[in-house]
Amino acid sequence: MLTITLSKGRILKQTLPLLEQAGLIIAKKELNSRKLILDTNLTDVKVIIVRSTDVPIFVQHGATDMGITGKDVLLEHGANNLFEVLDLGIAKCKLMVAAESKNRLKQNTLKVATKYVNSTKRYFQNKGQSCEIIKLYGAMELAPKVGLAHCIVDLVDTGNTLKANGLIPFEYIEKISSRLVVNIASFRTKNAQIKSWIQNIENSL
Ligand code: PRT
Ligand code: MG
Repeated sequence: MLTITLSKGRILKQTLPLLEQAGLIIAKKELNSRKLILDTNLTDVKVIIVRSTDVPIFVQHGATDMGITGKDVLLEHGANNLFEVLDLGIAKCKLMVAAESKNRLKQNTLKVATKYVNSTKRYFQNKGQSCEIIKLYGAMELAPKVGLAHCIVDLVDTGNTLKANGLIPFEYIEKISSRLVVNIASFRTKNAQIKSWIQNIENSL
């Protein structure tokens, strides 16, 4: 048996066609059911679908053998006990620093609102910029408006969300896309099966 954890939401939408191409099909009926462990067209492959931030947890602890999640999630969570084996090139965006104006970034201690606490700390530490991080779980764009922070660190795709909120992306931190990850122990014990899936998925990119 091989088990795979997928991310819900926008990553899932782009993952399903990719997996189909690689020979793994999850029927609509399964996707729409309330079941937590989904059957596939293959009797020896099962799938679970969870929030993208939970994917590394399932894979790291060996609850499933493989997973698909965003690089942003992996950077934030750390990659203990898992291998990042493939860049799927889907759900692409950039992690960026955005503010109302460049001047707002000129602070002795920069107040930054973000849900990416670790990536943000690492970035400003490397720049030698002292910062205070305000952890939010959403609506980061609000923070500069209401004086909660000088800037935000968030994912940017088209830039429309920033623009609609009077923010400009000034600094680029990281290129983000979704990655295939594998539990380290599974990689050893199910090596042939996992390698052939990596190959199948890579061929369908
Ligand atoms: O609740 P949470 O947002 O954590 O998860 P979710 O279940 O809502 O997942 P979802 O569907 O939002 O997917 C999150 C994952 O998709 C991220 O971890 C990234 O790996 C990936 N991804 C790719 C993105 C974006 N692009 C993206 N643009 N996740 C979020 N956004 C948001 C961004 O935070 C901002 O609010 O979209 C807005 C910016 O988009 P533009 O096009 O206006 O620039
Ligand atoms: Mg979201």
